[in-house]
Amino acid sequence: MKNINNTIEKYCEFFGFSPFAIYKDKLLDCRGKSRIPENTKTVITLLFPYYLGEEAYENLNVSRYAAVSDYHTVAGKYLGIICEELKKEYPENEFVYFADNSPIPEVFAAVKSGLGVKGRNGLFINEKYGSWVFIGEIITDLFVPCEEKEITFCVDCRKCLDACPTGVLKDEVFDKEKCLSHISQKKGEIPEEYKEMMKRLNCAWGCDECQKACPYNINAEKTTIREFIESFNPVVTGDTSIEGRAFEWRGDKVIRRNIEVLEEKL
Ligand code: B12
Ligand code: SF4
Ligand code: SF4
Repeated sequence: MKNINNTIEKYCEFFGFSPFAIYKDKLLDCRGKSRIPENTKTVITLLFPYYLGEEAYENLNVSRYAAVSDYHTVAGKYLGIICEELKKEYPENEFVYFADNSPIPEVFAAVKSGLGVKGRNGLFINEKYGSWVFIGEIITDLFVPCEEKEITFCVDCRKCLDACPTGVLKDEVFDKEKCLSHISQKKGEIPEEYKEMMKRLNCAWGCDECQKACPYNINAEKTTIREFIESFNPVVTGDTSIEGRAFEWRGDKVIRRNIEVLEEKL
């Protein structure tokens, strides 16, 4: 499979293969499900790092992933190019890509492809870039010889549990309704206790607390993906355009509401 590796590594530093069969009973319910090619055999999982170094985040008022260009667009661009090249090399086969809006549970896929470990915070962690990576995948009916890797877990230091502002990671089952990242993305009124957390953390979109606490992220390397470096904009104000940002899909109202929350006095 020299060709396929050579093609992908031109655009992506970390990628791995896993058999599609292991996801069959784990597929997430989303519209993407219908785009899975018939007779799919292989899932190619790819990582897109976005960390820019601690100094970059001094005045940040959104979570780190939302301070760069929307990863659906950036990862989507690279995944599209890779699919086109693979199609030229394997014209008989189908290649379909997903970035986040994917029926594949991506954390699970990245671990099963041998790209790193699963953290207690539920996130995927890579040895070079920590958890500051987006995950995307290409699904194909091309058979690539590969084995599913054993699931490996983080060192379980539990620092993320203590850092989590809502305590949701201490619960037996992860309830996304209690995760600040989810709450900041929801429409409607934000309960007062969560508003206080957003103000204290100065974060108008998402939440990074369980990642900032993680020892695997201390020496994470910075991304070299040009689009992320060039688009970096750490402070969102009422005048910032939502176009091309991670919060665009939610429309203007939600991010503006959140900025107003931050502007209220503590
Ligand atoms: C819905 C969603 C959310 C929801 C709910 C998250 C949740 N944990 O349930 C909300 C809005 C809260 C959210 C928040 C965030 N998200 Co999110 N989210 C997703 C999305 C779209 C689906 C996740 C999902 O529902 N998975 C289904 C559940 C059941 O999967 P799971 O918990 O991983 O468990 C599966 C496997 O891991 C496996 N498994 C788990 N444990 C074990 C144990 C054993 C022994 C075995 C065998 C198997 C196994 O089985 C499970 C079933 O398949 C994914 C993209 C995707 N398609 O995967 C992004 C994704 C997980 N999110 C991402 C990000 C960046 C975030 C945030 C960090 C954003 C932010 N800064 O605010 C936060 C982090 C919150 C957190 N600590 O999880 C990234 C994670 C990248 C990474 N390094 O891991 C993803 C992969 C998107 C992407 N393409 O990059 N997210
Ligand atoms: S994103 Fe924030 S609220 Fe959600 S689990 Fe992590 S630390 Fe807790
Ligand atoms: S902070 Fe500790 S327990 Fe949490 S994900 Fe990182 S290594 Fe695992």
